Amino acid sequence: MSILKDLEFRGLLHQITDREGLNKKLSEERVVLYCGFDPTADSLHIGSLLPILTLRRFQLAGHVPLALVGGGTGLIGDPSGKANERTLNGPEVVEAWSQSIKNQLSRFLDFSTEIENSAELVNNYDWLGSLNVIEFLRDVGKNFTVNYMLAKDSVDSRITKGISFTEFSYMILQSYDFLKLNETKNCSVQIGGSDQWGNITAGLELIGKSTTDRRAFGVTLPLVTKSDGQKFGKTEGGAIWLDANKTSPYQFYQFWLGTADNDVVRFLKYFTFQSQEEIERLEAEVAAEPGKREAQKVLAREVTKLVHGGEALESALNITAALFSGDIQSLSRVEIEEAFKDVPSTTLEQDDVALIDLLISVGAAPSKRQSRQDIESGAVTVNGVKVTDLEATTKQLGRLGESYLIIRRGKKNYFLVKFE
Ligand code: 383
Repeated sequence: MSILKDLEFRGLLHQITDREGLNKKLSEERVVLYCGFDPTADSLHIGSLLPILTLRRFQLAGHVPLALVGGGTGLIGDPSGKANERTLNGPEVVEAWSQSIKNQLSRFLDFSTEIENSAELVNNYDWLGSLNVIEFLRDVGKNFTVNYMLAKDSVDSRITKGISFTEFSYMILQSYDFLKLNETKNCSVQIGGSDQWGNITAGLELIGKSTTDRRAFGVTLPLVTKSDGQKFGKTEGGAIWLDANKTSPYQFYQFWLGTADNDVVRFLKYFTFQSQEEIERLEAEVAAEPGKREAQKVLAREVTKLVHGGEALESALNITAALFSGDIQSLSRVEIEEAFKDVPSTTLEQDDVALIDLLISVGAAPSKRQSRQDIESGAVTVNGVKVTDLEATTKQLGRLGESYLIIRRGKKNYFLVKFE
């Protein structure tokens, strides 16, 4: 199947300039394409995953992906899709963030020099950082009318509120990147989210006005939406990050596992490399036996493996199974810390606290009476074992992962006790 056909099946083609022409080019030659990522945080989040995986799809189809880190543009701030002016980050911060983002991007593409379509990482600070203001205004700025720039959605939507000259100029910088990559690396396609359409087409304008007679194309991907109308990728705990230290692989796995039946097939198409047949089989499963959540399991497994690797996936599956069955004794120390990251926790210094009192201090029971009743009725387990002894103390109950005691009240309420 041609790459554009595959992207179409996956619902990944939002807007595209000259589809026929691009299709022809892609079928005739190895095409260089790029997508840019501005370092606006120390990690990418799942909002960037769709373009990253699309770059990978192009590479798997034999084309050459360039991942651009916006070390220069990150100092300016893209107004696209943003209701308010951004606060500027300092150069040291942006540079450090550029480095982390570079490391993250490198996990998704193949950089081995043995292959002919090896991926490449570029940083636009390398050419924007040394740009001379006179040259810039004469050689680049002269190709844009303010009228054209004002008509762009990213600017137009900010007119009443006001937009700085800095952010207003952003599209010219991104356009200049496209031209540079077109001239120096024969890059003829830029992809991005739907918010990037204005910047991408501005770049095409600039390339069109330059002396070269090369043709270039733009492709945007759809905005990822959820059927319940809530914003994709945001949870109560904030964004879902690609950095394992910000969102653990277990939390990441759980995020995808929680996908609604109405969204899961679309997300399988967007975020996995499962074949059309496999996705259709899973679609039939969702219709026939939604309770099994097979499609969600495949989605969560595949995306977690892509982002965090096989070992982290195994660990996430381990934690998930242990919490489901209540058999938490098999968990390693690291897995315990990961599994119970978000549950209420208490640190104890002494080691002979009565369970009855402990239930109150961790917040598992509101009173001694309730505490006693919970223990007697068998509602309390400690480290995966039911405890009905009203006299039990922490000394007798033992430890998990050397210094933890995990209390469960009822089916799902976990509390973590850590010993100093
Ligand atoms: C900078 C220089 C270029 C080309 C692109 C850029 C970055 C671009 C931008 N992109 C977003 C970002 O960095 O701001 N101006 O946070 C997001 N992207 C991708 C995708 C997306 C966009 O990184 O829609 C989501 O992830 O395009 O919002 O020469």
